[in-house]
Amino acid sequence: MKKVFPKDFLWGAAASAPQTEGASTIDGKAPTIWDHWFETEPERFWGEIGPAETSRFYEMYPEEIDNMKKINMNSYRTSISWARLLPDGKTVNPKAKDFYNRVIDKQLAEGIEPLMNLFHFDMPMLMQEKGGWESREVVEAYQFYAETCFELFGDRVKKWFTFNEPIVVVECGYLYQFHYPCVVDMKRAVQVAFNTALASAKAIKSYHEAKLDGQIGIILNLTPSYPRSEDKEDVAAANLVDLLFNRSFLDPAVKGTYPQELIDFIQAKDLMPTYGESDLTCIAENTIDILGVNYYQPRRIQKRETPVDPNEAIMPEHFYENYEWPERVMNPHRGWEIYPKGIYDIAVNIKENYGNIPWYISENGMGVEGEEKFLKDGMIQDDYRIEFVGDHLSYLHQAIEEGANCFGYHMWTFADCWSWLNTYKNRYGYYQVDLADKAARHVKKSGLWMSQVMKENTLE
Ligand code: BGP
Repeated sequence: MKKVFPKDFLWGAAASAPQTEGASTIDGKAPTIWDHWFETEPERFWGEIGPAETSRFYEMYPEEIDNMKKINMNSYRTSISWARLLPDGKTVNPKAKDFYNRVIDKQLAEGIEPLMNLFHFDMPMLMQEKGGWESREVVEAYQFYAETCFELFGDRVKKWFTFNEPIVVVECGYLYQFHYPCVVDMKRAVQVAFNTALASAKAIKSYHEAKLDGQIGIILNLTPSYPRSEDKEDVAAANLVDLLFNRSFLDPAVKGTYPQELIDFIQAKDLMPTYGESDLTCIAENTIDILGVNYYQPRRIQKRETPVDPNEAIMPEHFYENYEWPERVMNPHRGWEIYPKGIYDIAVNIKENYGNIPWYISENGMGVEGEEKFLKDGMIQDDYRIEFVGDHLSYLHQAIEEGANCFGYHMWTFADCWSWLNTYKNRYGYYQVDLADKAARHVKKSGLWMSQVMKENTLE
């Protein structure tokens, strides 16, 4: 049956400045934590390509945007690099201003709406040295950066996002050692989470005060957390995971308040962050207009069964365990669960508990390691990705039919891009990037298939 999507639905793909631009040492850009880490500890990374190169969007953007148009995208979500735009934290780098102007203007000329995010894990090293998200000075510096972006580009960019997946910065940077600064400390992690939510609210305040003709929001990776059973303790464990990893940002962003159960938990564990009353007012008064949802996989949770060593420093997983749902379908090429219904459950949650705020899928996608093996007749035959996107779109369509206020779908990603510790291990794009051939692009089967869906606004 044909599934027609709403009029003016945004069809696109998502990426970020640090994962696509490259050119990280030229034209005045200052280093980020990723540049620093790749230089000082390259052994942590898969492969030899670092953030200085990536897929060369900085130089290839005109061709790249032409390719977007070829597959009928009408929107593209990426980010601005703080370290490129304000290398010393204060002064606009004219070359960066010029670059983003050219990208935005080219997108608009091709009918591709720019959805612009301000922070995608790419803390400038200068700001990290001041304490990163633990520091109030950095919160203020970020607000200045946001204001600068609104002033320079706010006449043409109508959809802004303050952060991509802020909980990932908390988890990977301050609990699990996947991102610099590699801290393992739950109290510091809570402070980082609070300061990020505050920084987001401050940027939203500045945006609304500037009275620009557009909307602003935040991008969150929502992970529906399903309990193993109806057993009270399994349900409580899954609820706690939902509180810690979803509602810790979703509630302040949409409702302007933190869930009382989360405050109780944080207080009971002596993890309260430092804050002032005016911070809470700022969060309460500056909620989002629109929400970006990144969805890859759910969490399957059960009560904690293995005892915790009392001498061990507190960590979230002391209060729950992940379990392997016997019916789960795994992506054999990346190791993540594939559960398309999760997108529907997220939509229902937003409708029932978050006032049906306008939202869109800002990322959803399927990573594949060693994707070259699917190359045949000059094209990656990624039927698995077609199935993946089709199944997710089916559930999304059903949710929209039932009243979900979803205005777009963006796959991760447009052209295979660089990724954090994995660099180019997992490929995600509608376009294949051939690194051996100056990052040449070749459309994949999924890109061609999707070009029809986007053109017709219909899933067949
Ligand atoms: C999201 C991030 C993206 C991207 C994606 C795929 O969490 O917002 O930046 O990297 O995940 O993940 P990975 O590249 O680790 O496979």
